[in-house]
Amino acid sequence: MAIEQTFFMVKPGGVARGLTGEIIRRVEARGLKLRGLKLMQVGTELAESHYDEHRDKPFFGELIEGITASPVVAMVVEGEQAIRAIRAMTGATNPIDAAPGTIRGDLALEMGENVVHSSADPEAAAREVGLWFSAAELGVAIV
Ligand code: IDP
Ligand code: MG
Repeated sequence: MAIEQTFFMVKPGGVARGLTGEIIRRVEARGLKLRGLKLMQVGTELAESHYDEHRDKPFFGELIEGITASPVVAMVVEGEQAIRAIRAMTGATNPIDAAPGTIRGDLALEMGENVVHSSADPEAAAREVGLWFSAAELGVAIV
């Protein structure tokens, strides 16, 4: 057993389309637990820090504009190998290539509107959980 925490987010497009419930339903149905959950408007500073690895990419400006456009639903998800589990449920970055059954494969069509973000690996998960949530916000797991 390896219980992990990962950062997971419904991006502005997913929230605006009313997909938050469907996405959280999938997470809970898989057997993963919500450890942190909040609806929030993301500022430029947090957005740039979150996507720091993409700072030099041509789509960086568009990425920051997109994530700050309207509220997101940010989560910490906990469970057995939660990082890999949520990443697999997320599907490929380009929704056209995302397998049916994945969130992107079922709910998205365009790269810039790919509905969710999930931490890529343990290092990213630790960094992103700490960036988005304070210790006080992660008090008690829902069991
Ligand atoms: P991921 O979300 O699957 O981890 P990353 O490569 O980390 O994918 O890219 C972060 C986000 O940046 C993607 O989810 C997508 O919204 C956006 N993105 C990635 N590559 C491109 C691109 O080539 N054009 C436009 N947007 C992109
Ligand atoms: Mg990524």
